[in-house]
Amino acid sequence: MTQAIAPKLRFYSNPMSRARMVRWMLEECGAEYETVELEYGQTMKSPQYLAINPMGKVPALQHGDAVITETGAILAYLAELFPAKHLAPPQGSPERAAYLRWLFFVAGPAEAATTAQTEGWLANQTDRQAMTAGFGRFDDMVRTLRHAVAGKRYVCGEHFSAADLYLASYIGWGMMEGSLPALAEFKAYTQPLLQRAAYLRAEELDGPVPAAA
Ligand SMILES: N[C@@H](CCC(=O)N[C@@H](CS)C(=O)NCC(=O)O)C(=O)O
Repeated sequence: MTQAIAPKLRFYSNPMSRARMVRWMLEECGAEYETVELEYGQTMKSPQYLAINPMGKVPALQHGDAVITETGAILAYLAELFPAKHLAPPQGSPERAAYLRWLFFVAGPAEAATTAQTEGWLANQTDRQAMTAGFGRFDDMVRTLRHAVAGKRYVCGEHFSAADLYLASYIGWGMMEGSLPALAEFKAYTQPLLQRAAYLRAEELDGPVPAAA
């Protein structure tokens, strides 16, 4: 009988991007993977890569015939691919509810609010716009995040999960580039997570983030 060969993981990345979060997750999983580094505006927009991700953005992950884009989705996919690492709480549990909630919160309202704020699109935000936008008001989004992590080691019970990885990456990056306030609660939550062995390995592989100009 022939043994089925597990499909390989191919990771499309640029080290100056959200792909750093996926690298950290791959390292948490102890995954074997091949990295394809793409250049902004060049190989990232090539017909070959647009066939993988028509958005022409990184990160993306290929696993056999499966293609996964969107950082949160990739993190969730990997958590399920490596169940022995316990990076996703059990289905149907309250911890799973928190896990899904915060994964989706970062991918949706948090990301969008940060971009809108940084780009100056919120300067004259009206009540109607705040009501319509999925992120509401920037300050409400930050208050919600603060509430999520205040006094917590992990956001889903007693175990580190992909939701912590996503939150810590997003908050840590946001504080570093100034798109999020450096709140004491944010620092207390992210500091220990950003010392994990897998995070440090990923940082070593991706190299330092250049200081802002
Ligand atoms: N929604 C996507 C966003 C991906 C994204 O915007 N990636 C940026 C780098 S962080 C990118 O590839 N930009 C290149 C471009 O748009 O040309 C995710 O969460 O992964």
